[in-house]
Amino acid sequence: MMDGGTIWDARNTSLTIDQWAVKIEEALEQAGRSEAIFNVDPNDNREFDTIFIGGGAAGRFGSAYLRAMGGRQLVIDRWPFLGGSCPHNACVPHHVFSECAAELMLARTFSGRFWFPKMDGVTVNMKEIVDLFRRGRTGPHAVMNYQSKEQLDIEFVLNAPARIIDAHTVEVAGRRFKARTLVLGLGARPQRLAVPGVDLKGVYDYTSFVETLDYEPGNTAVVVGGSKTAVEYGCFFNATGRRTVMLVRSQLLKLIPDADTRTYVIDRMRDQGIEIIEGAEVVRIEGDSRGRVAKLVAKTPNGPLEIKTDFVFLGLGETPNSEAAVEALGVKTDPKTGAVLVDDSLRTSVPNVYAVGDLIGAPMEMFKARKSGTYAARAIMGQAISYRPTDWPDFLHTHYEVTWLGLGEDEARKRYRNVVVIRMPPHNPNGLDIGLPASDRVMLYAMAKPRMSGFQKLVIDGDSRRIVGAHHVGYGARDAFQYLYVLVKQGLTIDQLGDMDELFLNPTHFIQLSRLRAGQKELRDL
Ligand code: FAD
Ligand code: NAP
Ligand code: KPC
Repeated sequence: MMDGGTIWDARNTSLTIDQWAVKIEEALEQAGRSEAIFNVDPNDNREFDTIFIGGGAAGRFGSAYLRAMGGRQLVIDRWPFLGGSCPHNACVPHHVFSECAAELMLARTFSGRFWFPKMDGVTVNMKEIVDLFRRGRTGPHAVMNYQSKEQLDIEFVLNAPARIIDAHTVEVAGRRFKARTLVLGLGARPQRLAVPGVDLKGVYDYTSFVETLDYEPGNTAVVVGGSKTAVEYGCFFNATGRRTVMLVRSQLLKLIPDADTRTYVIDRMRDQGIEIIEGAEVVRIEGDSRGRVAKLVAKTPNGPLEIKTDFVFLGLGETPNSEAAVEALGVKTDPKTGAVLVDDSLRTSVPNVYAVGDLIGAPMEMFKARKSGTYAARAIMGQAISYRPTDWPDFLHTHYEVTWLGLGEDEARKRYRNVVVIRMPPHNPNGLDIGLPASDRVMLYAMAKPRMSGFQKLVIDGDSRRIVGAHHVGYGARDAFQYLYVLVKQGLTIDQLGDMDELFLNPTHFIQLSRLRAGQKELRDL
């Protein structure tokens, strides 16, 4: 979309979800050359309460909340849909790939048994799954536009980049809009690696992987990075049947707070055949005569390493998109990360300018994007708010779901003198593999491959009897954790947990295991 270009006025048309889908597809195909979508009077010169720049989870939720409170907002996004990167190239594709990884691990584990087809030597087509996602994402995009316009009364301009003029003025598609405040929700982008060859065809990050993969990668995938993105995509590549080498600069998955949980997770990744090299540094990526990746060269603690591959994936974290706001407004940013600095009311260093979501740095998670958007809206509408996430329940995927909250056992022992631990399976060094924990989606493992049936641990301050940490590897516990976390914050004790009603077989065994111990005056490990 060119500045001053044509616009399509959506105000007097109620597009169905299907019609939105067509509109979005067409706009994406034309890659920014189609008309801007205006669900606002293009000549409106009244002052809005706020303009959200960026209509991702943060800008969309902030907009909805401000409207719900009776305020007037405008949200602008350069993409032809609201909802941002999560459904377009970040969380949603990751969940598609992670579900494939879980399904494929099951299929490979039981290859040729029961109803499972033989998987030996089968390499699953990755491009087909990427294409499937690219086709499937339009429906949710269309719902976001339909819901925002018809149900939430959000005013928006889509399919056109916004330009910040000053702290009260934004230009989009050649029109200027004024507001009492601005909310910056510009998101973040993947970090690149500063090594020769990084621009060769065949080097991907999570955005280019879903937007541009146009060939079927060969049988070796190299992943650089050792946190959520790298592991989630690495496990998917591995599950498709490719040799997968993870080159990790320092330590893999150091964000998992409990050492036993982390060990279980990494052991299962290795069991699936992932080659994990910690302390590795990429030196260069070499191309073939057609400019495609052919080889990666790295330094490792065991000496130099060369890997022949046509596919390298970088999962190196995110850089906040703060440059335009720094240039136009002079907002202060963190010199290390580039994140826009905000106070507890989400105010930047520039009066009347707020910032939300990934733009303000880690944790870059949906709960924070959505919550910070709504908290900024509340502040703008005159409520006293305070928002600075310091701890939260967290998760990632390997071939499993890994979920945690609170403290790992080691950290708990540093803080409390009497730490009690409940875990499943029990310690059983060199003994029988045990088919516990058992619950939905691990029952076949529990019977046939017991060590694959998951891991869980509850960490308790034995003196106060309060739960201080919970850790789970398996499936289906993420929802439970988001509620459990609230209770833990409120001081949930082992006695209260043991008094809940479990819907057996429940993915975390915390309730029944707590009940087994709750009668004890002096708590002991289980
Ligand atoms: P975004 O959604 O990125 O929105 C920013 C918007 O600004 C974009 O729509 C962009 O088009 C727009 N924009 C930028 N510049 C301009 C401009 N000049 N003019 C107009 N518009 C502009 N979180 C979870 O909670 N669960 C997950 O499972 C999960 N998985 C993830 C997987 C991956 C691979 C990654 C990278 C992230 C994942 N996240 C996950 C994090 C989550 O995606 C983000 O925290 C969230 O999407 C951030 O929302 P946001 O609104 O801050 O930014
Ligand atoms: P991250 O957590 O910031 O970790 C970055 C990883 O890349 C680390 O392993 C880091 O190594 C490595 N790294 C960074 N620069 C490197 C370099 N130059 N060379 C080699 N390695 C390098 O990144 P992320 O996993 O991409 O996550 C980014 C944000 O998105 C996070 O806030 C995360 O919460 C969110 N996210 C969420 C999900 C989810 O499932 N909920 C999924 C993906 C992303 P060191 O450890 O050595 O620094
Ligand atoms: C699948 C799905 O929920 C779409 S991602 C949501 C984008 S938003 O509602 O704006 O957080």
